[in-house]
Parts: sequence; structure tokens; C-alpha cells
Amino acid sequence: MSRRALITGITGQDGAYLAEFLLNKGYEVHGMVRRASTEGFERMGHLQLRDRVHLHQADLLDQLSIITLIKEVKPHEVYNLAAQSFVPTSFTQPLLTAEFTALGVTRVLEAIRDVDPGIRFYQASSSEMFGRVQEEPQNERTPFWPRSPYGVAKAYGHWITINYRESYGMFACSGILFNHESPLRSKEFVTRKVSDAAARIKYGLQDKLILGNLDAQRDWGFAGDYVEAMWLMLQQSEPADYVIATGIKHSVRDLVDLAFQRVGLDWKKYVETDSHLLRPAEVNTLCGDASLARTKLCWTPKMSFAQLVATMVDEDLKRVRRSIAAEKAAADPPRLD
Ligand code: NAP
Ligand code: F7E
Repeated sequence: MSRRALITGITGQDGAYLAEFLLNKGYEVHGMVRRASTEGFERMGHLQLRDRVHLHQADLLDQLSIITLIKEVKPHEVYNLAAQSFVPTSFTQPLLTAEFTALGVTRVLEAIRDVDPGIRFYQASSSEMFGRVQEEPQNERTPFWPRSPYGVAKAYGHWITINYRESYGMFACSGILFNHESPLRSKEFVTRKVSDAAARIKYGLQDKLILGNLDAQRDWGFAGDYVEAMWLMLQQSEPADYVIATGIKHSVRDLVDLAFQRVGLDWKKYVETDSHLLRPAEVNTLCGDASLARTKLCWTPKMSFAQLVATMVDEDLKRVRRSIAAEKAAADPPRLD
């Protein structure tokens, strides 16, 4: 009998990669999607997932919908990836962020506790919890100092996961994942904003790229590598929390430089900064120490930062070429005579 996994946030970047990973492992994959006026399944389309997963409507804001879903699916493993995940929005919508990203975790844990406390649970914690970093690199014991409503909400989600493990003996794990990116990343995050702009500028569809803090440093990895770590955490004999990171950091300036090099352009001619894109409180630097994951989970990241940037830019170049060709075909349809 195949194992069943339930993924909240299956329409997001990580949801798509995790669904593909679990299908390849032989899982029956179920995904929770919230109701929207139009379907947002583009990422699942990219990975040809739409017909291979079972989708169910429920919402992190609605306790009973989650209980009903877990009763119906009877999963062996639940991966809680759903969240309001964009840091700037957490400053403009702090209460909604707390409802989704913090209390949403308790709603999923409560549903599991009520229906079947034997279900294994993964919580998508974040390096944003380290915020104003207290040591470098950051590991599982580094104190948190979140710098955004998002980081604060994730710290709540992290501790409530630990609390349910300690209080009720649940197999609940928290993965403290550092930034991970891919061609499926939303265009509002800096890596994809840059790769998309480099491709569009190359083909004359855009003149400038406006960014915020070029000095910010992040430990960027590939999302496809990181979802394996989520699964590995739930296959251990004991539940625990793990930092998942590459251990190497780069600045936003390095990112821009590499992306524009890939398209053969000098970034200094195209990039401008705008103080409106600075955050009320910034996380200046993050760099993770994933030694525990390396030794206990035998997990290592496979894709380097340079490969990641090249892959993202190449995929955006292909996409831009396809859209130019489609526009040309629409403007100049073939004659039928
Ligand atoms: P993402 O692309 O923004 O996806 C977020 C997902 O959450 C989407 O599927 C979204 O659904 C869903 N969602 C939001 N609010 C919901 C609600 N009320 N009910 C049900 N679903 C809801 O995020 P990601 O990059 O894949 O990240 C996955 C998780 O890891 C998130 O929790 C994020 O905070 C965390 N994380 C990410 C990173 C990273 O670098 N990517 C690092 C550390 C932690 P819609 O499609 O309907 O919007
Ligand atoms: O910003 C700087 C910005 O929005 C990275 C989420 O997945 O990772 C992500 O959060 C850095 C910041 O990601 C622009 O100030 C400069 O210092 O790509 P980002 P993030 O805030 O690190 C963590 C681990 C998560 O958990 C989150 O869910 O880049 N930056 N100029 C910019 N950032 C953006 N978005 N746009 C700019 O124009």
C-alpha cells in the first residue's frame, strides 16, 4: 500500500517540488488548496503534476475545513508549507500574516491531534527567525531575533510545533530552511525579480531594474534540493528540528552581477535603487550551519549558487522568447489560402 502525504501550500514553489519528489518516491499525494476566483495551478502545470495529485479545498483560516480534510485523506505525513511568505507584505498585513503563518500552524496541529496524533508533521520554519543574527553561521541552537511580522509569526509556528511534540508526543519536526529558489519562484522575491529582469532587458522588453538593498546577504540554495530534506526529517526514528542551508552567503549585488553576466550585459547600466523598497527593519545577513542535517539526515545541497542563478536566468530567457514568438504569431497569423 502506498503512503499518503498531505501538502498544504501545494500551489507554491516548494509545494510543487515536494509533490514531484513524493510522487517519485511512490506516495499518493494530496494537496490542500484555498478557494480563489481563478485557479492558480501554473507551477503544477510546469511539473505536469495537475493530474497526478489529489486536490482538496480547505483554508488555514478555517479550523473545521482542516479537520475534515485530514479525516478524509487519512495521511501518514502532513507537510505544512502554506503561509503568507513574502516579508514586505507582512509589514503591510501583519494581522493576516499572523493568522496564516502563525495560528495556521496550530490549526493544522490541532486537527492532527484530534483526528490521529500518529500522523507525522513537518513545519516550514524559516531562517528569517534569526533576523538580527546573534552568531554566524546560525544553527539549531542560535537564539532568534526576528525582524519582521513574518519572522515573528514563523517563530510562533516553530515553538508551537516543538510544544506539540513535547506535550503530546507527536512526531512533529521543524525545518529551519534558509532561502531557496528556483525558476518556479514568484517574481516578487529578489532572485526571480533579477533573473526575469535580466531576460526581459536582454530582449528589449524592459529598460531598468529597480531594487532595494543591494548589500543584503543571503545563503541561497535550490528548492529542489531542500524538499528532500523535508522528507528525510519525517523518515527518522525520532522527531527533531534541522537547519537546512548551503553554508555560503552572497550579496544581492553578487546575484545581480552573475545574472547580468549570464545575458552578456553590464548590470551597472540597468540597475537603480529606490529607498521605497527598503524594509522597516532589514535582515542584513544570513548564513546557515547545516552540520546536523549533513550528519543525521545525510543531506547535502547539490546545486551551487552560480548554477542556480544560471538555471533561473536560462529558464526566464526561454520563457521570454516563447512569449515574443506567441505575440508575433498572434499579430501575424498564417494565411490559410
Ligand atoms: P509560496 O510560493 O509563497 O507558497 C505559499 C503557499 O501557501 C501557496 O500555495 C499559497 O496558496 C498557500 N497559502 C497561503 N495562505 C493560505 C491559506 N490561508 N490557506 C491555504 N493555503 C494558503 O512559498 P514557498 O516559497 O513555496 O515556501 C513554502 C513554505 O516555506 C512557506 O511556509 C514559507 O514561509 C516557508 N519558507 C520558504 C523559504 C524559501 O526561501 N522559499 C524559506 C524558509 C521557509 P495560493 O497559491 O492560494 O496563494
Ligand atoms: O529578499 C533584498 C531584501 O524577498 C532577499 C522568503 O522565502 O526567504 C525569503 O525571504 C533580500 C532582502 O527574500 C529587493 O531586502 C533588495 O534582504 O527575496 P527576498 P527574504 O526576505 O529573504 C526567507 C528564508 C523566507 O522564509 C521567506 O518566506 O533581498 N532586496 N532588493 C530585495 N528583495 C525583494 N523582494 N525585492 C527587491 O527589489
